[in-house]
Amino acid sequence: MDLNSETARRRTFAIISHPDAGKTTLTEKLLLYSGAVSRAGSVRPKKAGLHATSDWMAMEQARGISITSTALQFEYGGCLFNLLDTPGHEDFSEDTYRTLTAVDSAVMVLDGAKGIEPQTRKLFQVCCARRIPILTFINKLDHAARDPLELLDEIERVLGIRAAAMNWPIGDGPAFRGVFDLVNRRLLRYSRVSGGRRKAEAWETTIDDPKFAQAIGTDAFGRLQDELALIEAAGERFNRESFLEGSLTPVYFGSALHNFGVETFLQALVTLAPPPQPRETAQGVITPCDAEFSAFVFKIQANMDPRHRDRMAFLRVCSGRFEKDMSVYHTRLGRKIQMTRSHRLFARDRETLTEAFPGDVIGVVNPGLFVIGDTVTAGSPIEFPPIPSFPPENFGLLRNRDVSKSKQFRKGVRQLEEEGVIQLLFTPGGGTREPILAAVGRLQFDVVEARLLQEYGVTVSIDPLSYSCARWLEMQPGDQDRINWPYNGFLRATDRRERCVCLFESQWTMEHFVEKNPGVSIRENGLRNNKSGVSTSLR
Ligand SMILES: Nc1nc2c(ncn2[C@@H]2O[C@H](COP(=O)(O)OP(=O)(O)OP(=O)(O)O)[C@@H](O)[C@H]2O)c(=O)[nH]1
Ligand SMILES: [Mg+2]
Repeated sequence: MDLNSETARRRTFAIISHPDAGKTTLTEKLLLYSGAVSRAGSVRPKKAGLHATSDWMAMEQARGISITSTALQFEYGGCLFNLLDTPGHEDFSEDTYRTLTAVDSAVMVLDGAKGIEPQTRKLFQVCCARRIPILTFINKLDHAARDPLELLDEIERVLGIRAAAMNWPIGDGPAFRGVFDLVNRRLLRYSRVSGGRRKAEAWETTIDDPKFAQAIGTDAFGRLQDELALIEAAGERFNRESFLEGSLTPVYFGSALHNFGVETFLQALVTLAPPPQPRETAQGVITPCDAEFSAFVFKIQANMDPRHRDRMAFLRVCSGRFEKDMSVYHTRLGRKIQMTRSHRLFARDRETLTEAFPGDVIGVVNPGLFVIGDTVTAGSPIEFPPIPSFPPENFGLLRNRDVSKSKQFRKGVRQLEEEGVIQLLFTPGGGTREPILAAVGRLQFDVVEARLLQEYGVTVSIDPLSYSCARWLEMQPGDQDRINWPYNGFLRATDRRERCVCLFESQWTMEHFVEKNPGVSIRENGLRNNKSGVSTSLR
């Protein structure tokens, strides 16, 4: 297959938002309309119902929230999509931020009743900083929603981006009739499908058709005409260049649950979402159609498939053609490795992959070869910008409750650490038997506890500790004696690489410590990811 044409038809995007706006539901419906699944599962299935494909983890299904990002590849309209569904909860945002390094565009989902919520704003800022073009889907129009003009205004005011409506909702809540496609000037009226598991029947007509007014009712028709006159006179118009540079977002209204507006949104992704873009590296810009293959690891996930119980590294292909078993240079290890056991991913499902192109997310079963941020290339060594990592703010003492399982315990915590779910710290008293868990968000403790039990058969308890921040010290020989250690509210530990880590009970104690030790190099994070050891904090 031809590198140029295969690259041109790739669309790699993430779905982002505040928790519960409907990312996973929209993901499921995009899969339904693309034909990748024949019946849509839901986030909160009724008894024995189908689960949403991208929430495959037991804890996600039990709680009805997304905990980890998921990669799904599917075809539609001649394009090959790599969709990454991300978790919205702040406690899992490190995973979401890493995922954003792997995409060329993002879909921002808003709840029509709530508008811009705090986590959406933060994620939007990350997209802006990375210049990722954003398409907006305003969801849940089947419930009472805010005035569409007010929602557009809020996007512009709060996010500082121009918002161009591409379709217009007709009513909301029980009176929601469908959407008016502003680009092709047609009404798309939908009928509800029970549970939204199957495609909704769309009924299409133009605004001059007398049946149009009949279909939506004269009141709704009158209101629509007024609103259309208003947005045509004063509304923002879509402009491709502004969208691609990130200063304008095309806005679509709909209801993912009831399949309203999903198909037009999928078509919009075909025409608007950009193909793989050039990427900066420490060695200069590389373009996707460069003949030499390059990729980087943005995620590691263990035990996706209970039959395999292995670790999968997620690589984003940035340039060139990938071929199974090819020999590549691993920049961090400084040697060649062979890319065996490569897979195409569809949430937890996988199939052997023999070839991949820029934009693709490939899963490589990782026998300890990869850490997040690693780069591989078929040509000379390159390094992509570091993957963001946050300083941990939650700490807890991890105890194995079943001494006969100490081997599984060690393996489990080590693998979860490799995924970046948590970091482990060790004290002289606790050692590796009772390590300290350090996490960005408190919910990660629940994830560790549940996953150690489900995936490794180990029962653990986690006792929260009162520390609220940590700093890594870069010690030179002799520094130890020169350091002014605090008297209390403080704990010294080491990380996996035996570097000194200080835990502080308060920001104040930490700042005081930093002030008192001006000569000591202090970092916010333990940097697992890159050779140069640069840590980025985006929080
Ligand atoms: N009424 C209505 N409910 C919806 C719609 N879309 C999603 N929901 C519901 O909203 C809840 C959250 O949906 P999810 O798709 O899990 O939201 P999410 O954004 O993936 O949430 P996190 O991944 O946990 O951040 C679920 O109960 C969905 O059924 C919609 O269009 N209308
Ligand atoms: Mg979700």
